[in-house]
Amino acid sequence: MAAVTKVRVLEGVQSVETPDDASMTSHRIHALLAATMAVGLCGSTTARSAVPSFIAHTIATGLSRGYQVVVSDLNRDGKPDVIALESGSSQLQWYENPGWTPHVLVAGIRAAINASAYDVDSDGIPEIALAHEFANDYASSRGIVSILTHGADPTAPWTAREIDRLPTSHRLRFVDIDGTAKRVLVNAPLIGSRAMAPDYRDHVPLVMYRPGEWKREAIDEGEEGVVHGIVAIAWNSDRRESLLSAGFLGLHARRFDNARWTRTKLADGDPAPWPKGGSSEIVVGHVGSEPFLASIEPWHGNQVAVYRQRAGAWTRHVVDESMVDGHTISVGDFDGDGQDEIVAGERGGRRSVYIYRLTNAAEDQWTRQVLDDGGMAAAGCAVSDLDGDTRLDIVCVGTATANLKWYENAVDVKPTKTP
Ligand SMILES: [Ca+2]
Ligand SMILES: [Ca+2]
Ligand SMILES: [Ca+2]
Ligand SMILES: [Ca+2]
Repeated sequence: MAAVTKVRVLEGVQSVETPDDASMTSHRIHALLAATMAVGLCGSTTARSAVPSFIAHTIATGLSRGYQVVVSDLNRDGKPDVIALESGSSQLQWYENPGWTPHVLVAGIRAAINASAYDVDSDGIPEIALAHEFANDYASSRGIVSILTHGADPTAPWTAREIDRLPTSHRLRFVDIDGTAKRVLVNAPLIGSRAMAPDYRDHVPLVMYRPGEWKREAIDEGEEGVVHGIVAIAWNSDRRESLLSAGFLGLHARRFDNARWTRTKLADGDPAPWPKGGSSEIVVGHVGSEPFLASIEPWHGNQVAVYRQRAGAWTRHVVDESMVDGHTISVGDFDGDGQDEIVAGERGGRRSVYIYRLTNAAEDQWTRQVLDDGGMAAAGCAVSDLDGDTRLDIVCVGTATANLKWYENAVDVKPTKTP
């Protein structure tokens, strides 16, 4: 008999039951749809004082295929700035906090897909790794990786130096793999050389570069199909950052130890058969000291899944399955209660961004709140205290909505920690 996944919607909005895979039988799903929980974007009063409220500010409009935001202080004034990567633009631009004046980092590029910022030479201004000339199709993607370096004036265009060409280079992250705080650049291409849509059957290389030499080194080819998300996290009292990945094979963690990489499976992700299963995005949050995983599943998928450790295993719990082309997930403790909220955005459907809050820890019950109702087809969001008031804010870039906005955290509670 097919298992039934119960989606219980509180506050009288609606009730849904959908058939699901047998592996879901043990999971009770509570999806609290937006309507009654929605909070206005103008810091309006809410029925529940603990629900964070946010004030939306538009930074830029008319973007061309907005894809990713990176928060980093690019002019050494202590205020975090925002890089808004547009895949359809020939320029990479950043926006200077607090007035959000745009500046060009580099021009003459094509099909940019990802950036990561890290101060390689410790001069107080980061170097920026950029993946461009991207395409989903291996043969037509040059997959260029470049390093951008500032000159005397960081508001003037930076110098770009190409360091590699690896087709479908897609996710770049600077990662502290050995606990020395000297980060290496990890590059996760989307697919392998023999992968073809729609199955994408092939192994996927994962590589890294040590700053200075910038020579490609293999990490492993353990992934298969499509790898869409990676994140670096120091957890479990480990000074070394682990590298977590989300792809057709689900969620994996990698750790660099004694000059070797070890790869550990965390979870399968969506159990649907290939190529409809697995995971698309991965982030790590905390409930007190307990880490949890949050994911969008499957690739560009409809589900927000939370994994908590139960009896030594990461137990999957779908908290929302109404996303359309879910493309970004991040976490932050916006109300300062010691529990991270989840921020997830969709490029399609309602073109909205949602916040999920753990409202019943014992039942693992998450409540959904609308952060942006139809005005942000979010391809990428980042969490950072942009205005320096110690409360974590959110910045997102939209693809179909062609915009860049930041959401000022206007909740009364002062957070007790920052991630
Ligand atoms: Ca700055
Ligand atoms: Ca630097
Ligand atoms: Ca919280
Ligand atoms: Ca703030």
